[in-house]
Amino acid sequence: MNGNLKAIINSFDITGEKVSFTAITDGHINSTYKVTVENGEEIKKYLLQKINTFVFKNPDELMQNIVCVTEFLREKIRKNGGDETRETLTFIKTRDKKNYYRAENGDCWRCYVFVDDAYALNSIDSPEIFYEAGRTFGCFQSLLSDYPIETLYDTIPDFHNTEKRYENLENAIKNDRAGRVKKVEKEIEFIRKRKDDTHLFTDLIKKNELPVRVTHNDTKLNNVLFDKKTGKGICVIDLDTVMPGLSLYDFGDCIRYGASTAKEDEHDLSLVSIDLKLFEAYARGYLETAGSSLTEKEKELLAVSSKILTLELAIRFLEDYLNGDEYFKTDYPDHNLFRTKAQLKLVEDMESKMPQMEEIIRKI
Ligand code: GN1
Ligand code: MG
Repeated sequence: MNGNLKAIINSFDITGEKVSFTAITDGHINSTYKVTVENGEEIKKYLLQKINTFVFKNPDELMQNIVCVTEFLREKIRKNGGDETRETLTFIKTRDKKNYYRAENGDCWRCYVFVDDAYALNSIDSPEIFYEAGRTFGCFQSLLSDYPIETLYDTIPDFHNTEKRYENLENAIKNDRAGRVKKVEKEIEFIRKRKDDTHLFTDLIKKNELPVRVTHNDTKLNNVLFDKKTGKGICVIDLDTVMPGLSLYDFGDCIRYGASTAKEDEHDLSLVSIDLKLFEAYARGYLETAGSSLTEKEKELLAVSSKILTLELAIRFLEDYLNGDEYFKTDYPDHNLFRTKAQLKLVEDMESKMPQMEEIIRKI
């Protein structure tokens, strides 16, 4: 594999004598390597990433989106006196000036500068750090508030269309391609009881009651980098799904992952719940940087968005399980089922705490 990777990194505008690779296995979609390039005393670090073209069908449009978005951000960061090399991603072009490299076997690779002295988290160790994540995602949304939204491609159409996601699940149940429906009757029933929730946002969009904004759409905790020295949130990464969307998608999804007391695929469901202190910390950070641009309706729905986004991901995990695990990377046979169960438990816990969550938002 390493020989292969060497040939791939060589297609980018990078020079160096000694090159080494380390796999980074956090994400569920793309394959990522950290690349260290040595040139005598000088050491440079990059991220090399294979784009999952089963998930992202049009790498040209995808790369066009994120190169333009990062350039837009760079300009703003510079104007605001920030550090443009650390507060957004910097892509490296190929030697023939393309945004990504297409290998002979069709694989698509991109490369960007590794942000050094920064770290990502897979779980929260303190409310302060989650508050920082809230500030960082809120800031990202504000910086992009005047981005020309009509120029963005939909990299995955209907990505957060929960109503469509529900229909897809019903189709997967009907087709039962992997013969697994009989194993998940309880989960299906739980989701069907909440069918009304799945069109809450689509109904409001149709009635023009929620503004469409430039959103990140995958605000998992490990998609924000923190500065090693200061602990402050500095950079939002994983920009593949930056598309027109609702602020509620970004808020809800980050709560879903970061404010849970357990892992996304926890087997012991008694450990899965929403931590209200973390919920409050994130909401504070997010509202500090994005609050003034939100409408009353958006603020009103922040608490419930956490539940909707959690339900939506449970629906996606279950659909993938029924289709034979073709979308999300899995580490063992029933991985998507465990993920589904943990997300549904979280939905249940959020439902029982919804009045408190709403009160927290009102208070802030
Ligand atoms: C995927 O690749 P990663 O882990 O950042 C997925 C998200 C899910 C998440 C669940 C393009 O994100 O939508 O919320 O897994 N990304 C895509 O962990 O489908
Ligand atoms: Mg990611």
